[in-house]
Amino acid sequence: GNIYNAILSAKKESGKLLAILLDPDKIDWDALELLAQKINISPATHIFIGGSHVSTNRICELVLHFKKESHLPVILFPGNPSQISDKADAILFLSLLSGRNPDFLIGHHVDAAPILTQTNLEIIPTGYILIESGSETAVARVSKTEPLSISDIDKIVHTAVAGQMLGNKLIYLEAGSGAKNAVPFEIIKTVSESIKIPLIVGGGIRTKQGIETAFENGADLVVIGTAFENDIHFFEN
Ligand code: 1GP
Repeated sequence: GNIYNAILSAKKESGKLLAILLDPDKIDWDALELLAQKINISPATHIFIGGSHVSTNRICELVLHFKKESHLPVILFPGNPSQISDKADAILFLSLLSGRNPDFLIGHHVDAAPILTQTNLEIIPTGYILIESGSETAVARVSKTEPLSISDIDKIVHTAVAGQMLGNKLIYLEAGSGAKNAVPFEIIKTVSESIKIPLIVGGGIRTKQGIETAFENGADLVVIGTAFENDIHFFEN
């Protein structure tokens, strides 16, 4: 439980954690060296690797590269069980609690179980909650689920609390990669005040101010994908 314990310790000390999400479908494979250099000089504390349509080989290659070229823990953020690599440090074992698609609530987990038992990956059960963000996102499309409405904060909070009661160790509020709108700060604040476990927030955050706003409202770990993919100098300016 090293990775999770470090997240818990950071939460207790109000240490703000930042993950850079690398989607093997989107990154520039010819610039992996530079990518690693930029990650190493950024404030990132974790590397997340995952995507919607990725082959296992490519995931392993990417994990191995960043295990070698960076000192940060590498955590799998898989869209499905084909994206498991035993070379990573941990895996977010995601249940899509905002939706009612059984595959994403339990089906993929059953398929992944025999694969995961063969690995030393630290498994971190995570309640994954998709929030309405102004346009359709890949995660909504692939999972065939609707995000929760931002006008129904009670439903969002009850979903997060139920996720905690089910034994999840993290709650992840997700607007979706490249989302038009990030998760509103009021929702981050209300959810963070309603749960005891660490809160991850990601999707559609494009500025440093956006990262700060998420932290100020109770996010323990913020995820940045698209903004860094589009501008490798994102953290330097
Ligand atoms: C997506 O939360 C992550 O799962 C990151 O989203 O690509 O919009 O930063 P972005």
